[in-house]
Amino acid sequence: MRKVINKTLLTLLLFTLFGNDISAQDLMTNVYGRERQSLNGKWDAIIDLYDQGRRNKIYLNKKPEGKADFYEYSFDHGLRLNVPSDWNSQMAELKYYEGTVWYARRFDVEPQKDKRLFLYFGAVNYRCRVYLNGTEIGQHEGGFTPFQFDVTDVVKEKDNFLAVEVNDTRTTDAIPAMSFDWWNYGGITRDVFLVSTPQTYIKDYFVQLDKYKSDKIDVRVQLSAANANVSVNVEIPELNVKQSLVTDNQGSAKASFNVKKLQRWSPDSPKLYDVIVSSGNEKIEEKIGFRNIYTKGEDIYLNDKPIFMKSISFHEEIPQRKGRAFSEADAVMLLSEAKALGCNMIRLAHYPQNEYIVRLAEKMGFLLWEEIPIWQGIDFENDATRLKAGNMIKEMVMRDKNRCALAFWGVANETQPSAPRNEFLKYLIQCCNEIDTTRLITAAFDLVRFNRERQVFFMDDPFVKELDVVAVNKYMGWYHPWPIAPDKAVWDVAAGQPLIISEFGGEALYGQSGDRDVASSWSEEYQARLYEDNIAMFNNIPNLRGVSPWILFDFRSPFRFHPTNQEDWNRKGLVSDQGYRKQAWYIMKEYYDKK
Ligand code: GCB
Repeated sequence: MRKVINKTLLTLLLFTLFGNDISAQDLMTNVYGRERQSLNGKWDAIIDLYDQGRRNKIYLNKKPEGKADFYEYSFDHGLRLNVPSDWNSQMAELKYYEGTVWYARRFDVEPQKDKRLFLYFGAVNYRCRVYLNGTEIGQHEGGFTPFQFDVTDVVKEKDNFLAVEVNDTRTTDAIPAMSFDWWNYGGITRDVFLVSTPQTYIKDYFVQLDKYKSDKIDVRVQLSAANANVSVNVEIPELNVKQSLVTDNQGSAKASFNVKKLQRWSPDSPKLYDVIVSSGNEKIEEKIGFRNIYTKGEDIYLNDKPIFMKSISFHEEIPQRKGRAFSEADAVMLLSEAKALGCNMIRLAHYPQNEYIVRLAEKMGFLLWEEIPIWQGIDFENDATRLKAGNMIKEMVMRDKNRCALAFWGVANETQPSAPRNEFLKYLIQCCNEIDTTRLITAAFDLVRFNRERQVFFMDDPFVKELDVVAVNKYMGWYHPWPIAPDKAVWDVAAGQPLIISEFGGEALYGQSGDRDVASSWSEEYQARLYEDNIAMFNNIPNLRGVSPWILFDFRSPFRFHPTNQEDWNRKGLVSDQGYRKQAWYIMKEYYDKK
């Protein structure tokens, strides 16, 4: 009896702590370099506004057999939605829809002996439950990171039925929470694959240059099982590297070795090498670059030289399509415009974006800042939210830790100092460090104020000491009137550390001409003037090591109600929703060209 009670208590405790979560399994690294079958395409869909689908077990996809049978649903001959994509942009009625949509499709699998099969989702916004052949195989929460389930024992050769219940309702315990300045695009928004691996497979590897040394490569490999004495090879043919590693009794192996004549990756010369990681019959390939990034005093060093970050932000959105970006072609569109502006960095706002963007950015020579959507209004006192954020940031770091372009892990955007906030963010830093200690940790703050006595801008947030690089969002000339002439505005913020202005800007409707002194003209002239003023201020920020205007393109946001100037669009873009450059674009371009 006592035993039973204890067990019940324990289950209750676990339930309160974690909910009834069957969370996704550990991620495998580099899905794009593995054997896989795409499950992208048209999926059948059912809109489930009142959340009746689960109760009615519609994932069983039953058909009437007996005379008395009937089912009040069918996935056949109904709504069809593209995967990947958001649902909002696929049907006028779904533009503002937030709730549950069921997705389903059938698929066959090539018979594979001695293989394991994983169902992989690049991202589903925001939460989902996945059912295969009538069985729930797992759940996931978080709209911008990948997850996978081992389906080896559930999958059949023919006619598998896969159903995914997707829900994007905003809740106070979610990340992001109840409101945020971008569109809450719901759906299976990234690639879906069936990935096949050997029974024991190379689950994870890390191949990167030492943080400081220009000729030392560090390698870590992890097998899916704790098999000792397995040999794993790491090859970089162009560098004549062929290293044989042997696993320990945890199934992991580590090595560091020196390389000669390594050409380091940089924005000017984004050199990538073919890297092959293999063990037995398994062979995984990808392109990896090598560079050093660290801070010293107030400087950020890339390959031992101080660098100034000429950055820009964009959302994972194609404005002309009014929908999420998901393909390689979308990545080309977004990144080409950033290239044209003369940037060497991108702050991926405000969540991990798809791998096409990350990989192409690396190839095109952009450093990257990647963050999870800890965007205002997060419930820092909620333990479950903290654990969720921890999982999310780990999924992000797991996915992108071999991308040398990744320079910054961002742990938060615009948070207010408090003990729970500090603990929460420290936990996130710890989660990053568990997987990777080579990147710079940053966060964007918005608490910089003007001190009239000292006539300087200052900020009071002790948390900056936890960061490698401090970042500030400051909308001078838009949300904040100038307390002093822009060229007299001196900053004393985070002295001794590198500082990045991670957001600044103001709104303008493309093609609208107006008074350059009046914000409510929503004119290109006003926005251009605001850029000139901010650039004048940048000269008086002694530790400024980068700027990142907000934002490359106008983007859709329910925050923005103005009936003629906004129409559900945040108009801070340097480029309009139709792809036209505004006057401010040219000012920023000139600033970057001179830097
Ligand atoms: C901010 C936020 C960003 C918003 C922006 C704005 O500070 O970080 O997500 O979109 O301001 O336009 O107000």
